[in-house]
Formats: sequence, C-alpha cells, structure tokens
Amino acid sequence: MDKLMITAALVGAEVSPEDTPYLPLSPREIADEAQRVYEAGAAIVHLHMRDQAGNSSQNRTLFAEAISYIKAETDLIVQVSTGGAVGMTAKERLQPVTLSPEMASLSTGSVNFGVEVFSNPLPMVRAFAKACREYHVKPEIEVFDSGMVTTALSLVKEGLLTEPLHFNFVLGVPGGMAATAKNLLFLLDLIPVGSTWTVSAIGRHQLPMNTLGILLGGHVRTGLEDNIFYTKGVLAQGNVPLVKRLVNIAQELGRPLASVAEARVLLGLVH
Ligand code: KMH
Ligand code: ZN
Repeated sequence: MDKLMITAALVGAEVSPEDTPYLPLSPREIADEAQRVYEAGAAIVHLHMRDQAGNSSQNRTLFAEAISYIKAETDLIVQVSTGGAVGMTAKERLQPVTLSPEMASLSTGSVNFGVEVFSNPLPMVRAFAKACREYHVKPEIEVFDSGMVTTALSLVKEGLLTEPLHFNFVLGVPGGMAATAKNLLFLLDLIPVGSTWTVSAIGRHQLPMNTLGILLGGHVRTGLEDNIFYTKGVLAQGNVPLVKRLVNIAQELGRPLASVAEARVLLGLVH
C-alpha cells in the first residue's frame, strides 16, 4: 500500500458559524487552521473561503490571501474548491483556479444536495477541466454518484483530463451515494488501475468510511466541511482532533503517513 495522505477540508461552504464556533472564517483563521492540521499530519488542505459575514465566497482575493499565508508558513498541498456553494455561477466558482494552486476539486456531474441541486452540467465540467489544464492545476475528481466516474473517464477520452486520475468519493450526501462499504467497493471497481483515491463521508459516516479507506489502501479526507462532531453530540474542537484521530488509527493499523513531499509524488505533482 502507498503511504497515507490525509486531506483536511477546513471549512466548506454549507456549515454555518452557528452550527459550530470552531469554524475558521477569515483568510488568517483558515491559514492558522491549515498550519495546525499540517503539524498534526495532513498533507493537503481543501479550501473554501468565507466573506466577512461568514457566507461562502469564491472571491479570488480571499483565496490569494489565505494561500499566501499557507505557502509562507507550511509546505501543504493547496486544493481550492471549484464547487463553492450550491447556486453559485460557473464564473464565480472558477476564480481560485486562476491562482494556479497545485490542485482543485472538480465535480463531474450534478447531484441532489439535500433539498437543493449541486449543478454541474457537462459543458460546465468541460470548461472547468480546460481551466485546470490551462492553469496547470491537478483536478481531484469529486464523485457523489457513480455516473461521475463514467463522465471523468469520457473526459479522458476527450483529452480534457489526463491519467493517472485522482478521485475523491464523497459518500453520504443526502441525494448522493450512501456511505456504505458496498458502495465504496463498487466505486473502486470503476476507476482505472493506477488512479489514486480518497474517501470522504458526511457526518457520522466520516470516521467509519475513513477507517475503511485506510484499510483498503486509499487515502482519506476529514474536516469540518464534512462533519462537525467528534462523537455523537460532541463538537470537534476544530479540524485538528479529526486529523489526529486518523493519524492514530493509521498508526495502530500499521499504515505509515505520507510526508507532503511523498504526497506530491503520489499525486504526480512532481516528476
Ligand atoms: N459545497 C458543495 C456544494 C467542492 O468543494 O468541490 C460542493 C463542494 C465540492 O463542496
Ligand atoms: Zn468542498
């Protein structure tokens, strides 16, 4: 098995500061949280931004500020969100890609997202994949349902994505694929040999699916974007306790952690 890469999804778009007081909000707070998860063992940070009112924002300047702090203070791999929040326009969502971060998320299909729709029509997905190529950004393909793997493979045929692909299976979104072991195994059968993959899951599913990902030789994403609780009814006091718990589980299971330099090699970010 490869060494384990941990991604920390620090803030997300949907969690509200009223849900948890531990959400980092300003670029400075997000960068401070990035430094803490780096020290705890994360190799990648998945970034969303918030405006001064705490609402989700894809503003380029906010991303630029946070990324400049993170780069100055850590060696972390920065992965910006192109998902933003439900309802944002393609133009809004693409802004942080123009900063040429090392990675960006790329959702390859639409999905019901609770009572809303996270809309990713094919022409938009193609445009996002082209932008990633133009700005030399490695996409992480966000898979909420199995058709999104199929679409990613068709984008390889179209020349818009290049193998080896990196997938993130986001399980347990209400409207998307449920967070079950069977579903994860089914998805793993669909991806090309040589791909890397990580697993994220929402709420109480986060810990068991992350643990399964560690056991299966995949990689894991944790963080407040996906789950704000440490245990039932007990808030996680920031992203660090969630990262530290995975570091401990990996150690107990005999799976060594990838350094950030090793993660860059695993993801093909350096040659
Ligand atoms: N906020 C979700 C609608 C991504 O970052 O690319 C989309 C999302 C995925 O968070
Ligand atoms: Zn996200």
